[in-house]
Amino acid sequence: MQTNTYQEIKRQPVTWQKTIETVLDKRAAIDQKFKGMCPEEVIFTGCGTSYYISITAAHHFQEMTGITAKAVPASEIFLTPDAVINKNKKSVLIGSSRSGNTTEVVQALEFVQKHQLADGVAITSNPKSKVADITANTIVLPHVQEKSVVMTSTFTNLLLASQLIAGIVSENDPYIAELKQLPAIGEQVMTRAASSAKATAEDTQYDQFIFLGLGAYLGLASEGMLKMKEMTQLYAEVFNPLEFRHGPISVVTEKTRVLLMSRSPMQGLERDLVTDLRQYGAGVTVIGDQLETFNDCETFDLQSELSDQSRAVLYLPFLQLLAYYRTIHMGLNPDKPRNLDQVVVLKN
Ligand code: F1P
Repeated sequence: MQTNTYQEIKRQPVTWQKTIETVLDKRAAIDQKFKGMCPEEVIFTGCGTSYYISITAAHHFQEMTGITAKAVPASEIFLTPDAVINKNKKSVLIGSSRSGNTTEVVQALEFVQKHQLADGVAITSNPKSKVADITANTIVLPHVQEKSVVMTSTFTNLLLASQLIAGIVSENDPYIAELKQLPAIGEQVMTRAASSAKATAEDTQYDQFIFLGLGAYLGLASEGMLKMKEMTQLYAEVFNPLEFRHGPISVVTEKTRVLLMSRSPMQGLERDLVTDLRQYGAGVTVIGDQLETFNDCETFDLQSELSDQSRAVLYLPFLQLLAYYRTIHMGLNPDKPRNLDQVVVLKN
């Protein structure tokens, strides 16, 4: 268990505490900056894991602040700007990046500043990064720096930082109070997730994984899919759970395991989907809160009693450990995924 990936997964609740302190220490400055920028639209951007952070962050940001927000892959900011940035609106571009050196994120932030299309903000774990040089508005989380190629603790910490920003901008103290509970709840979730995810991972009847999440939770499901693909190279896909019914469900066989990120308001629809998936032969694991009414499938109950918006990062330990334990079971090295480096730097 001495791999960097394992250590970085396990240490997450401790790093969340530091992230909360780091961001809330800057509360007054963040509040003032956002009031100064006065955005009509906030665009979250990144690549890979950092793009998936952006999907979850954008949904929560709009829900919390009422300001229009969306997620866009960093490449689209400078390759198809007219399609993703409204020149008639005051925009803020928030770029997430572990390395802070990914070419598309750097170019996206440079592009909007050069063409005065948006104010730029960067969230990164690397204090000596290009994004920190480009924008004066950088939130650095140096305690999250990772050795593994595979991003794990960076996903949850950068997401948590963006949620705290949403809480600050909306002056929503009850939301911030819920986020502050995450480190303590996260320790318990991490302990319980280990045995549960290991058992699911080692069930080799299943070698196709489908991750389902709606809205903000599509970002979480996407990250589950990416961890499985990067570490094991097995078939893994992601869908909105109701969209999954509209065609993709045809791929389900008795070799498919479906991981469903449960959201409180749609548990009735989720239960019906589980029934159908089981009928088609799939194994199903539902992850969420208050899952007592799910029968005929596996459940991982977070037992957080937090709102859907606050508990997002708690889904990650199970998803990360699922990919991790399957990788170990396959005799692969989770620290060194095939064909992948820590940062993608494009030549042109
Ligand atoms: C993002 C990223 C990762 C991916 C790989 C290459 O990097 O695409 O999501 O797993 O490590 O880099 P970053 O911009 O967050 O540093």
